[in-house]
Formats: sequence, structure tokens, C-alpha cells
Amino acid sequence: MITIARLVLREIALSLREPFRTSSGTTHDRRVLLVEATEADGAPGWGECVAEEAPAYSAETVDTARAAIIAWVVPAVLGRAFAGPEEVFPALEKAFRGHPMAKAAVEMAAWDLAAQKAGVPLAGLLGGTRERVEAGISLGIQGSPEALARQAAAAVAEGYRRVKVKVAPGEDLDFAAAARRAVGEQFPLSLDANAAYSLDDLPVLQRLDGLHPVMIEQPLAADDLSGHARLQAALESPICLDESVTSAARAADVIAFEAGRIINIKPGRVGGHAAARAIHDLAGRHGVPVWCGGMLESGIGRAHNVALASLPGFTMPGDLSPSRRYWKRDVVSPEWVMAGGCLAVPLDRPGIGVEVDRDLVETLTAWRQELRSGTGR
Ligand code: OSB
Ligand code: MG
Repeated sequence: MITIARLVLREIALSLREPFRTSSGTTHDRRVLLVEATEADGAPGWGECVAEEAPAYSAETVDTARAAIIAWVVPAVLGRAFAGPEEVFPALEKAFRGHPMAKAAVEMAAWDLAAQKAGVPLAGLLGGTRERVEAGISLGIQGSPEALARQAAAAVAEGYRRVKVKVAPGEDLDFAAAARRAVGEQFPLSLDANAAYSLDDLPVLQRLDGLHPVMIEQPLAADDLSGHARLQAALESPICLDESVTSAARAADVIAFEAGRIINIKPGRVGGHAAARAIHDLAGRHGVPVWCGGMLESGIGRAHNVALASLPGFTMPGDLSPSRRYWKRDVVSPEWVMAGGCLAVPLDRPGIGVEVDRDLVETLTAWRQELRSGTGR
């Protein structure tokens, strides 16, 4: 049984070591919403919202998520007794439509809370079976193909198990070809378009296909499953869907329509761990490989992703890079490190398995709001 009695919502500012550019924009600094959920007593559970500042990747933003959490998520969960964390997502789905990133931030905090309370690692509570998860790197669009090639070669040398390269119309063939030369013919290279193409771009997409990437991620618009099905039929490389998969029902559509052959699961995008696990289970039943995506999370969101990625169906390296790839200093200790191309699943500690550096979080906090059950909201 868990009953969240108090929830602290805050926004912290984190500066990326290097700007991250995709077809949908450039990120220099992250505004990260953090959720700290506590029962009447005991250790808090932490969650992180993956929404970005602008509605580029999806319609949700930091500000819409904040509003949705306060207006609708909190009233649906605060002070309410749940038999377990798996009951939180259905309650939120019943309470209001949409806003999966807002729902996920609180839902995931509830999972950490439940794991802390039970004294078990979150990975174990979710059904994880791996002791380490394979790390991949996602490289933003660089100033030149040569600059991208240098980064790709460095990533291989560092031990990453897969290199993903962002592409956009006009910054695709030369960049992807340079990355392919840099990593070698056999190395798992993937391309991510963040929904920047249309079926009119078929000639370019077929030339990218000719570089035999392990997958082409989200080439077309998020809501265009029929377009993806047509494109998949015209390509050799598997299409992987990211933005399109906002729920388990959408994942079922992807599989039924053959709109893609691989699914990127981000718990923060689909409403949290329960939905992410449902997609994992569904994909497994259909023989569709899944991997864990990332949204430039702090060490808190990363901990949730690592725990999820320890489930048996996550058979491909995730966008799970060590803390140092993103931040001068992460908000957790220990920071996430890569060894032998993997991140270790922290199985020796309860919950998310890393400690939140409260002093640092306090220093980085732009605003904070405390919500309690029983008080006038
Ligand atoms: O499309 O996978 C994506 C980052 C922000 C938003 C969307 C995406 C990404 C990444 C980075 O590719 C993955 C990471 O966290 O390292
Ligand atoms: Mg993506």
C-alpha cells in the first residue's frame, strides 16, 4: 500500500556541456521538473519529467506539465491509497486525458517510493533481470560531417555499443556517410530524424537506407503511422518509432500496421513505468525488439531508465550514456559511469539506487512548490 501525503514539485536548471541539436531544435540548457513524493513518513520517491522547454519533440512542455501536475495529477493521487505503484497510471488515465509526460513524472516517483518502502531496487520491482545495460550515444547535428565523424570515432573508442546520429533534411547524407566511415562498416550505427521527413523525401531516405543503419528512428511525423508503414515497405533498414509511441495502444497500432519493426521506449514519454512495461511485454509477444530511449535526463530520470532497461526485452543498447556525457556535475551520487560499454544497474540499494544531491538540487532550483493532502489546494 502506498499513500503519497506530500509532493514537492521543483524546476532545476542544468547546463549541457555541449549544445544538442536535432531536426527539431537546439538545447543548451535543460529546465528539468523534479518530483519528490513522500508518505506521511519515510524516504521520498523521486521522479523526473522529460518534457522540454518548447513543444518541439511533443506537445507537452515544462510549463504545461507543471500546470497539468498541479491541476490534475496531484488531485488524482495525493492522499489516495494505492495497493501498489502499478495502480497509479490507471487512476491517472481515468482522471484525465493526455499529458503522459506530466503523468509519468509522478507515476515514476511512486515506483521509487514503493521500491524504497519495500527495501528493494526499482529494477527488481519492475521485473528487471540484467545487472548491466548496454550504453549507446546519441550525437546531435554537428557543424560539419568531419566534426561528426570525429565524435563518432571517439564514441566507438570510448566503448559505446551503438552510435546514433541525428539527421535533418539537408544535413543527412554527408553526415550519415561520414559517421558510417568513422565507425566502420560493421558497427551498429543508427539514424534519428525526429519526424523531419515526408514521403516526398523517399529518394534521400533510400540513400540513408543504403548506409545500412541498424535502424532509422522516427523519419516521419509522429501521427503518421500509415506513412511509416508505406515507408517501411520501401526500406531495407528497420524503422524504429519514438515520438509516435505515446501509449501501449499506439504501440499495438505500430505493430498491427507494420509501421516500424523496433520500438524506442521512454517511460517518461508514455505515462511512466506501468505503460512502459506494458509496451515491453506487448512487443515481446510480437517479437519486436525494444530499447530504452533518453531525453537528456538528469541522473534521476536516468536511474529510472536504467532500471527499466534491465527488463529482459530490452535487447538493444539504449540512449543511456554516463553523466559526464551531459553534465559537469550530475545531481546524483554516485554519478552514472560507463564501464565496458555498459552502465551497472544499482542492485545493492533500494529504489532508484542513486542518492539525490539535495544541496546541489537546492542550488539549481528555479522554483519549488509543495503540495500536501488534506490542505486546501
Ligand atoms: O529523439 O531520442 C530522441 C533527446 C531529446 C529529445 C529526443 C531525443 C533525444 C536524444 C538524446 O536522442 C538521447 C539521450 O538522452 O542521450
Ligand atoms: Mg528519437
